[in-house]
Formats: sequence, structure tokens, C-alpha cells
Amino acid sequence: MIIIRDVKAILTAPEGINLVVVKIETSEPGLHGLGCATFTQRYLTVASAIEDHLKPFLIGKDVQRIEDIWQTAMVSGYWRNGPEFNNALSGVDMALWDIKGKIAGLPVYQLLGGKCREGAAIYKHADGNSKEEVGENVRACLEEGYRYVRCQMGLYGGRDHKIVKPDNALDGVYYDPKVYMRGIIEMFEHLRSTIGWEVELIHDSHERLTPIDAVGFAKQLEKFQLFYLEDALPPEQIEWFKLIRQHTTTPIAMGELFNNPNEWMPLISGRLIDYIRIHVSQIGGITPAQKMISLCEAYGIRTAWHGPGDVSPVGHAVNVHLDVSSINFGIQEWNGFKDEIHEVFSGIPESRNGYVYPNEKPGLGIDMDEKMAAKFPCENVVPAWTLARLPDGTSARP
Ligand code: GCO
Ligand code: MG
Repeated sequence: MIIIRDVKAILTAPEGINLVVVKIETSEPGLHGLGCATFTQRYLTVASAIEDHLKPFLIGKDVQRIEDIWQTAMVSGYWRNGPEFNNALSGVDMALWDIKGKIAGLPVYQLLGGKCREGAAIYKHADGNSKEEVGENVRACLEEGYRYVRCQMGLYGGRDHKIVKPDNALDGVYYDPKVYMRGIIEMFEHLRSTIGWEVELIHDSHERLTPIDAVGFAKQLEKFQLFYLEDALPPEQIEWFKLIRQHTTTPIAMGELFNNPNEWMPLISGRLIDYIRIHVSQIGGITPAQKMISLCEAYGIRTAWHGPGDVSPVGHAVNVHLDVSSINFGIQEWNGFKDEIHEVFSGIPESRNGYVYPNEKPGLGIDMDEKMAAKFPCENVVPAWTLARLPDGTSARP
């Protein structure tokens, strides 16, 4: 029996974004696994959950017993389904799947049922401070071969528009929901009238609207035939998705903020969304993700795993292994990498002409240079964009 000998959290920020990777070493010389545990805003807490709680729990356990380890670890602290521990457990889970693939001599997608497609279609982010600038950036994505593009105008909620604040207003990233909504409608009018209908367009509302405004916004967007509207509501208001469904056929995506099955179950079983946007490490890794794929298939829902800059290349590789082996794959978020990431990680899935491909190595196919990782220390800062405020200074869900 091959057992777990060591478990460590590797913290690194090659692109200036805090990443957490778990490395599991085994009793088999040279056999190790890597997993993504990236919760960028709470990387120190995740590292402690790994080193101080999971490591003593895991040392000496059979590396092959992934399900039993996942289930017992998840309840080892009795309280469960929290973001920090879910990410820590994800790093362990993905590393164990990596090891199982290496033992079997197979890429993880083969362990999940094999390929349904050679590559996964990907979307890229286009942004800009005006509808014309967004249009130019969408065209640039099309020239790179992308056929799916996420379109934002001032990242989330819009920015730099005129805001009348009260005296002595506190610091924050101010936005006006109505100005944001009107601007996005104008932006899509411009994009559809100048670029046309061949490109699939996505928009991420990032929970910036009140529920009733979100319903109206989704309805107004219907004529632009989006591929999907993402995060129309915050996780605390998921009951309002019923009203969105009653008022519009705009396809709906939700999930990057989810940690607890009680958040996604009503949306899936009620067929209230079309794409599940889970950040895989936020729910605990491959083990829960593969169960979610089957659940979504039963309800006609497709996958669109979260793939921003705050996922490590190990997590991106997991997304791609899940993408190519799921019959109900929808689309994969993919924004590419800066050169520095390649100084630390090798085997990153390659993207070409609007598709991303898993590498064919056993396991997840990623390795990392720990010495190089140490060259890029993480920084414990609160991202400014999380301090969203309405014009009167009221804090808003970011
Ligand atoms: C997306 C997400 C990200 C998140 C970020 C939070 O759709 O990619 O909304 O941009 O905001 O991952 O840290
Ligand atoms: Mg998003």
C-alpha cells in the first residue's frame, strides 16, 4: 500500500495573484501529487488549514482511498462546507487524483470516462471604458480565434462614471447601478450592430444589482441573445432566480461564489440556471465536481467552470480534464497567463484557435519548481475592488 508521507502548502504569486498549491508526497520514491487550493483573498487561512489540520489527519493514509479521505476530512472538524477548508481539501483531493493517474499511467480525464471532445471551447475577457473600446477588444479576441467573448465596460458595475457622493464619503470603489445597466445595454446594442451575431457574447453582472433590477436587466438583455448572463444575483438571493426565469429566456450562469450544496441544489433541481460556474477548489475539488457534472446532466445544465487569474495552473488543468470528459460541457473561461507563470509551472494546458487541450501526461500533467515558486511571494492585501460602494456610500456586495 502506498501511503501519504507529507502534505504541504506552496504559496506563490508569479502573476501578482496569490496562489495556493498542495503537494502530497508518498511512500513511493518520486511519486507525488499537486492540487489547487487557491482562495486568493484568504491564502494564509487556507495554508493553515492544510498544514495544521489536514496534514496530521492525512499522514499514513492510503493514497488510493480518495472518496473515503474526502468524506472523512470534510467532517473532521464537524462544521463543513466553508470556503477556507473546502479549498484546503480541494488541494488534497486534486493531488490524490494526480497521484492515482500517475499510478495508473493515465491522464485524469481517462479516469473520468475519457474524451467527449478533443479540446474545450474557451472564452476570453474583453473590457473597455467605452462601447467603442470594448468593440475593438472583442474584435481582437476574434482575430485570436476566440468565438466566445466576455464583455465588460469598466470591469464589474462600471467605473469612472459621474457619482454624486455625500459629504465625507468613505473610500471605496463607487458605482451607480442604473448608470451601469444603461451602459451595458448600449454596449451590447453597439456590439451586435457593429460586429454582428456570429460571436457568442457573455456578461458578468457580478452580483452588483438589486434583485428586481437584476430581473429587469436580464429581460432587457434578451434581445442581444447572450451566451449567458453571469452572477445576476448574490448567493444570498438565489430565490429570485425564479423571477428571472419567469421573465426572460436569457441564459443564466451562476456559481463561482458557491461553497455549500444548499446553494446550488435549488438552482439545479429547479432548472433555474443554464450553466454552473463553480470555482472547483471552493467546493472541495474533483471528487465533488464530478458528482455535480452528473447532477447537472440530469437537469439539462452545462458546465462553465470558473477560470480567472486566481486559479493556479493546477486548477486550470483540472478544469480542462473535467471539460474534455463531460458530455454536458458548456464553455471554459480562459484568460491566458503571463510569462512568469511558466517559470514556476510546467505542463500548463495549451490553448489554440479558441480551444484548450489537456496534456497527455499521467495524472493532471502539471509540475512546479518550488525554488522558483519562492521567488514570487504572496502579498496579504485586501483587493480594492471588494470594497464596492453605492453612490451614497452604502457598501455593496462586490
Ligand atoms: C470571473 C470572476 C472573477 C472574480 C475573481 C474573484 O468571472 O472570472 O467574476 O473575476 O471576480 O475570481 O477573486
Ligand atoms: Mg464571474
